[in-house]
Order: sequence, then structure tokens, then C-alpha cells
Amino acid sequence: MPTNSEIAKIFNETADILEIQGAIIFRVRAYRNAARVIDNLPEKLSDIVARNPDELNSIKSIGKALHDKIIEFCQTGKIKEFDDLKSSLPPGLLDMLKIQSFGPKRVKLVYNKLGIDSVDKLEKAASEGKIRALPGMGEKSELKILKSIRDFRTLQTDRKLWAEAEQILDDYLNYLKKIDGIDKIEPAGSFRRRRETVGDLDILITCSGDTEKIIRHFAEYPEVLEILAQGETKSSVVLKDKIQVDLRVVKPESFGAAMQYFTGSKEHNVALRSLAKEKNMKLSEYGVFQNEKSIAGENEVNVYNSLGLDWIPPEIRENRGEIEMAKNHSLPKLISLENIKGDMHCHSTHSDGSATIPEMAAAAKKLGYEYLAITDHSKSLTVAHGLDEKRLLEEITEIDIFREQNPGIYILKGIEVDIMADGSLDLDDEVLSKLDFPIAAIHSRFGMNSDEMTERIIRAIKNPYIRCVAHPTGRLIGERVPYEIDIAKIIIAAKENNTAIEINASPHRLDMNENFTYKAREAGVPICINTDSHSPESFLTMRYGINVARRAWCTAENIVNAWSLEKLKKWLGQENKQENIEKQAEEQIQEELF
Ligand code: DGT
Ligand code: CA
Ligand code: CA
Repeated sequence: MPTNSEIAKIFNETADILEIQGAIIFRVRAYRNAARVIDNLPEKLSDIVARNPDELNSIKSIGKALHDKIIEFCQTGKIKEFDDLKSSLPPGLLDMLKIQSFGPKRVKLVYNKLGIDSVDKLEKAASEGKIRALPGMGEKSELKILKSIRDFRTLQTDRKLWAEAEQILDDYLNYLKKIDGIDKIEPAGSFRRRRETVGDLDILITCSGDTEKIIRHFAEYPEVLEILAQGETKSSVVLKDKIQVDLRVVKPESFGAAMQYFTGSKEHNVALRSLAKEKNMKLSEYGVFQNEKSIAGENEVNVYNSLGLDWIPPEIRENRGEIEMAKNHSLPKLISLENIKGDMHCHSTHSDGSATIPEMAAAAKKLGYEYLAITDHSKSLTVAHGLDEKRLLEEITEIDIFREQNPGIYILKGIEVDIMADGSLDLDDEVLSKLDFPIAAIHSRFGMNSDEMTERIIRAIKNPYIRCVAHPTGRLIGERVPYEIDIAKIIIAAKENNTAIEINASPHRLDMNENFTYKAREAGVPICINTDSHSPESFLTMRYGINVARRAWCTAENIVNAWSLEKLKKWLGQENKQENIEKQAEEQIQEELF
């Protein structure tokens, strides 16, 4: 069954082809919007279609024509119109579109003028100085193209996004469970540790039935492309989705030890094994042994306890100090989805969202949230129908009225204001001062050098009204490299200015990433986990952001939108951030003087 990512990819590619062909912009946008919604949809479209195709009607942003295509794809594995479109163009043109700063217009230009129809040919032409002669191009654009091609090559990997791996795994587990005799079935490896991408999937099973039959059942999965290995207790296959899956059948008395071993990480395991050695014990995938006698193995908690450790959540098993803390019983209580009390970044129909403020609010309330920040785009983002001062004031008035009539959920007035190339903001301070939660973000000029880009973001952070920086590095996993920035400096500035940094929970972004989040947390920067939803369904992507926060050791204290509304209001209530910063500085001087 197709994953949502696959369907979204087809719609995006359709939009690309249509754009190269010069189709009207509304048609192109319909495909792009649908792709974005599908990508952030928590439930698989193929499951919805299998249950009742009419349910597609309830998904915003996907029109009837696209419903038929989704159904066609789920039922036949292809979309005829897409195949026809695709065969009308040289295949390399679509790869060329993945080169940053190389949109459909430029692809068309180099194809028509120079016959360039692949990334390799583009690279050759740029390095031979043949691009500069084209209208609108120059020597500088050639250098930019060459850098973007290098970035494109480094981004090519076989790893899958965690969210995509989850859909593939869910289907496989549902299939596996259809056979009798399986007692336990659990994923291990990097998937269980919730890394942002997954190299291969690892599944562990205990069974009371016929092992051989279960292994055969595993390999007979219709989605299997190739069987790599098949033994008595293990098998490895590659699926049509181009991901390897390893299955191991283990004895019940070893299940906990095997889960521990195959969850990894390798570095964590190596450190754990040497700890066992120090204690004159032996740790393996079969159990914990003392004088050849098994003292733990069936249950993972006991495996850790027998080594004198508290059980360690899989997300932090990376040998970054977690073993020491487990020894001292001082592991952090990691943030979980249940702790989340609101979402601080989403869009409505005022800009490019597909739902109205009341619709977004109702969806957030249904999730049990206490609050929701509406943060539409600002005016320079014209493609997103961004708000100017006047339209923002209208939105503020609408929220005021909504608040009075809907005491069940508190709507925070926000904006996702564009940071201009010089670090100034796209809206004036006067209108920003009327908001509860202005967040700043970059949507243009990604190619600046590190010093300029860092300064640009820091200037926005220093604006007294800005409370958060959204998707601070701009990366799209596997698609777009992060901008060059000095994250350490940005973290210091955020701390000094009491500005939050966002973990954007979109499975394609996860921005900031876990390493930056780790540093921000250590520095005491408030962190928001935001879905950046453009439709109500996307609120459910919060859990991907939670994965990042957990891997960065965050607790509910560290996460702004895990705070109660009261605490949040208190933090926001430092209404004039500048005044507060000055007050703090004054206090510090007083302290130093006396
Ligand atoms: P991946 O698949 O690249 O995203 O990452 P993992 O962590 O899932 O790695 P994988 O599938 O190669 O192996 C699964 C786990 O098995 C790994 O996290 C730890 C354990 N493991 C694999 N090879 C070794 C090894 O050489 N030594 C130790 N101690 N553990 C290993
Ligand atoms: Ca793995
Ligand atoms: Ca593996």
C-alpha cells in the first residue's frame, strides 16, 4: 500500500511538470497544497480509501479531481495522467528541479537554450562557463549552481524519514500479526530510538508457534522486493519501498536482552557492555550473566536494573552521559505528548491555511489543548497571501471577538513575520506590539554566508516583540541543506533576549534538529514544539517534534507549550521584552556594584 509520502511526492512532481509546461498557477498550486496536506496527514490515505473513499471529502485542500487520483493510485498503484505527464519530459529535468535555486523557469530555460536535461550536464555546463550567457544568469549564478549541485549530492541518502518508516512498519506489522503463534512483536533499532531518519527496520518476535512458518510468512509479504537472507531464526528482506527489514525470532527468556541489544545505539551498547565487565558480569543479546548464570533477560527493565541502572528511555541511548545518570537515579523525565497544552505556530485562511480560525481552534480544543497561537504569514510572502498591517489588524479584531464567544480555548494573537535580508522585520513594531506571540522566520535569500545569516537572525531575535524563531535552519531533510548559521551565537542571543526557538514538528523539517535542541536546552533557552499546521489534521504531527525533544533530553519544563496557560501568560506578560531586558541588566549591575 502506498505511503502518504509517495502520494505527496507524485503530486509535487505533477506540480513541477505542470509548471515547466507553463500550466496556470492555480492548477499547480492545487497539487502543491494537496501534497503538503497529505504529507502532514497522520492517517494513511490508503487506509481511508480502503475503509470508505467518501471520507476523503472531509480532508481540506484536496479537491474532487485529486480524490479520484488518490483512489486510482491506492487501487491500481499508478495514476495514468501522471505517467503520461512524466513521459512527456526527459526524466532528468525533475532531478534538476531538486537543485536549490533552480525552479521550473530556469529548468525550462537551460533545456530550451542549451539542451541540458540532467544534473550531470548542468554541472558540466556551469563549470565550463556556458550558463552565464543565458538571460538573467551570470558568473555568480554558475558558482551558486555548482554549490547547490554539491549540496544536492550530499543530500542523496537511502535513509527514510522516521514518519515514513513508521507507515511502512505499521503495514508490515499488521500483516505479520495475521499469522498465529506470534506472542510478542516489537520494533527495535533506530526506529525505536526515534532517530529523525532510519537506515533499516529491525523487528523482534517471540513465538510459541512454528518458527519456520513465521519466517516464511515474513518473506512472503507481497511488498517484498528481494530476500537477502533467510535462516532458522532470522531473515532480512528489502521492500519495494527500498528499505531493508531485519527480523529476528528470539526466545522469551532473552526478549528483554535482545530488545536492549538491537535497540542500540551501538555506542550505548559498547559502554553498557564494559560496565557489565567492570561488575564481573556479561551482557549479550541473550541476557545478563554472572558466573555463567543468567540473572536477567526476559524483561528489559530488569536487564538495566541488574546492572545497577534505572531503565533508560530508548531515545537517549546514545552514550551521551545517560548511563552515568541512570546509575545516579537522576535521568530526566522526558517530555511526552500528554504534556503538550497547545500549539504555538499555525496558519488560517487569513494567509495560506486551509481552515478558518474557528475551525483550527475547534480542532485544537478537541486535542485537549488549552491554547493555540494563530501565526499567519506576513506581507512579503505574497505566494502565501501574507498579511499587511491592515489585514493583521482585522485578524486581531476577529480573534478578540472569538475569544469572548469561546472561553474553552485561548487563542493567542500571533504572526509568522518574515525576516528581511538585513534582519529587519516585514511589519512595523507598532502592529507587532499588539500581538501576544510574534514569531520570526526566514523564507527568502537562503544563500547568505554564515556571518550575514547569523547577524540577520540575531537582529530579529533582538526585536523587543519577537518571542520565537521558527524553523531556524531552514533545512528540509534529504531535500534542502540548512542555511549556514552559527547556532551557538543564535542560542546565546535567544537566551539573552528571552526568545524561544522552535522545533518545527513537520516530519520533513524537524528544525531545529536534536543536536541544536540539546544545546539550546543546556543553555536554558525556552523551546517551542510547533506543528506549523496549515490544516487541522496537521496538529497531529506534534509527536514527531516530541521525538526530537526527547532525543535532546527535554523535560516538560523546557518546552514552552507544555506550560499551563497561566505560566505561559506570565512569560508572555513581560509584554515589553525590552523593558524586561533592561531591568535584568540593571539588576545585574546593582549586584556587581554592591
Ligand atoms: P540504522 O538502521 O542505521 O538507522 O541504525 P540502527 O541503530 O538501527 O542500526 P542497525 O540496524 O545496524 O542495528 C540495530 C542495533 O543492533 C544497533 O542499534 C545496535 C545493535 N548492533 C548492531 N551492530 C552492532 C555491533 O557491532 N555492536 C554492538 N554492540 N551492537 C550492534
Ligand atoms: Ca536499523
Ligand atoms: Ca538492521
